[in-house]
Amino acid sequence: MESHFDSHVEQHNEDEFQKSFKEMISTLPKGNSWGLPDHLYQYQDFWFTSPFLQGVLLAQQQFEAQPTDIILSSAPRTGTAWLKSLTFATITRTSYDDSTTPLLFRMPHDVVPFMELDHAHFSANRHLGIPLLATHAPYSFLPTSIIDSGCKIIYICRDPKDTFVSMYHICTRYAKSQNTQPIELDEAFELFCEGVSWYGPYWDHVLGYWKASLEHPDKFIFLKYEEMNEDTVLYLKKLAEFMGCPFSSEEQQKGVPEKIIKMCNFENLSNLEVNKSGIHREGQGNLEIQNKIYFRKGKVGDWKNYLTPKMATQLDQITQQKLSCSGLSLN
Ligand code: PAP
Repeated sequence: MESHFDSHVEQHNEDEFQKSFKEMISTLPKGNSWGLPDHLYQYQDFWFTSPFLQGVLLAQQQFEAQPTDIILSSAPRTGTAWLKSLTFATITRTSYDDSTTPLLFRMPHDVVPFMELDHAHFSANRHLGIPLLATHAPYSFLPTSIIDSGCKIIYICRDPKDTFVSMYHICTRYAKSQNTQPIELDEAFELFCEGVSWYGPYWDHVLGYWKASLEHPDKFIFLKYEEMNEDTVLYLKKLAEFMGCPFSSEEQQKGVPEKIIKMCNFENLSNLEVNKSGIHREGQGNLEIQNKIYFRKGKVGDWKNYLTPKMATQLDQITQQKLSCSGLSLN
């Protein structure tokens, strides 16, 4: 148990960290934050908001991974909340069913915490002993304890066109909720193509995890939103096996995987009261956001409703160029 002295030391170290972080961040290149408060900051080739960069760097110093931890990694807007809900419901299926699961009254981001925002500190408590922890950090930014402990990593990515459209919408919805001027689609598109987006360049984020997954195939599952959408049962079974809790044949006969998928599907989750009217990170300044803003359409190919053919071709060309020789395709 943590003593008063430990927490005092912890506070002192944190104050020191904050002081040097503030000095450091003032020296970094700044980028347009898509109409949101503050800037994006470029650090070691990736773009971050200040609280996320601070959290990632603090986690590098302080986060102590356990070998049993399962890390859910993703760039923003690629299916994190869906992955969180599916893995959480699968891992906890002997404790809860679809009428008792915490997912009914807490949004997915509140059920599986983010390393960089919730667990960077010494004293972080792990929720209910559940080994799941999420991060948006690029692979090269993961604390060494995650790699050294041999934690399993589940990465999800998505067609850059849908990722961009989803990112554009969360920014405009957030700006509107704050009564500030939302960014124009064209401007956001240029920034995304240049790599100036949360944890971007998007392609570099994906490639970092892709290469690591090829090097350590036993420690990784590399998922695509579109494939998950196409055959969710297949991928949920793979996930359960990977996490060390495969569905028994009796469970499969009873349709347990299908029930979990139904509970976690977009329609169901987005219509829950908590996800319609709840607030995420209430009282945490710029991090506070209405839960409903996270849920938009949950569809594959919605980019067709927003991007001109020229924009789509431009994005596809960047993707092909960036991923050439990697063996990975994203569109
Ligand atoms: P985050 O980085 O803000 O947490 P993330 O959860 O990774 O976002 O991705 C959000 C996308 O997943 C949104 O896509 P859209 O804008 O194209 O609609 C969101 O709607 C979608 N999404 C959220 N929950 C689900 C779900 N249960 N099933 C499928 N898609 C979902």
